[in-house]
Amino acid sequence: MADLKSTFLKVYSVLKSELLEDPAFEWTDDSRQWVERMLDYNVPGGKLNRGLSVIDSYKLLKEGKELTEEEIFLASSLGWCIEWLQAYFLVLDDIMDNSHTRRGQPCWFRVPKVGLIAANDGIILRNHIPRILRKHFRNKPYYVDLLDLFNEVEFQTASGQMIDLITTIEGEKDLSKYTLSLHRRIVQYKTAYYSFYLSVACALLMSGEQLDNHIDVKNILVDMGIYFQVQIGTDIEDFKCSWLVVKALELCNEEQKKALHENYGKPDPANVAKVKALYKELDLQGVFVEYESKSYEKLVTSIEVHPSKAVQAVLKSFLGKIYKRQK
Ligand code: DMA
Ligand code: MG
Ligand code: MG
Ligand code: MG
Repeated sequence: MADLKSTFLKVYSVLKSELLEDPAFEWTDDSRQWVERMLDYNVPGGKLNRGLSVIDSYKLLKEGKELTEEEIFLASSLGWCIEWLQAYFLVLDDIMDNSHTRRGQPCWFRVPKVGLIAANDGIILRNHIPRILRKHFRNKPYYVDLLDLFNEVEFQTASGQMIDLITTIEGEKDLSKYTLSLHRRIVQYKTAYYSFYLSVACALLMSGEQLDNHIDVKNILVDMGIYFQVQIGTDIEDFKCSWLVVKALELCNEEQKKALHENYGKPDPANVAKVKALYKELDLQGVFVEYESKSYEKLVTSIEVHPSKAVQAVLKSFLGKIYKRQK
């Protein structure tokens, strides 16, 4: 496992060097240094689960057959394209959310001398994906499908960001529009496609599969992604449409609803404490545990009806990673 990660990181160095020598641009020392620093700051610093999942899933689809060096390199490159996609979304998301830190360090746009250059860096990160794909996959029969996949998932993620942003417009803080189905739509589009479906879809394409034949796999992974996102965060202050608040709205009486409306989305710790106390009164922790085991059972059932044991193994490995994970 540690070995897989070090192999994966070596592929990052290769891809980075290639991008820094991209013949479509006349590089100077300054521009090369800027892009290298920007990449090192934003791309490899996360848990890399999404990227590593491409290799894991591809292995499972190969049913234990030893992967060749080339297969490992290609699966890793696709994994890195997902990490690049995420870096692109996060650099821009932190600007839009006016965030301060990301992965334990200042957000890229907060770094001295970076500022709103980060907006163009986000665009550069996004453009690196088709450049990586072109260099390493241009002659593969699934090249067009890969480009199409990344385009589709990018559009879905950007649309998820859009509905997340327009539901939290400042000055229009209106809890009454927050429902379970809105929450589902936001996490489905903003996170589930790129975090769950994309890595398996990359592995399926590499194995010569047609994605049109795997709509059920997509649906299961998107459901998993939605389930994964139902978690406790600092969403109270930010007036986020979280699972907890829509559940609270569903379960509360009139008096509790009034308290929610008065205290949700305010930065003052006293308001936040009131919302938390209300969550406790409603036993949302218990409701959550119940929800968690129900969705787990549902997912297992839908996985077990899948005709291919190899695909079942891919889906179960995903579920194993997220079920009751440490937050
Ligand atoms: C981040 O969403 C979204 C994408 C598409 C990467 P967010 O603002 O809810 O997440 P975070 O809390 O990590 O900023
Ligand atoms: Mg954010
Ligand atoms: Mg955001
Ligand atoms: Mg968040």
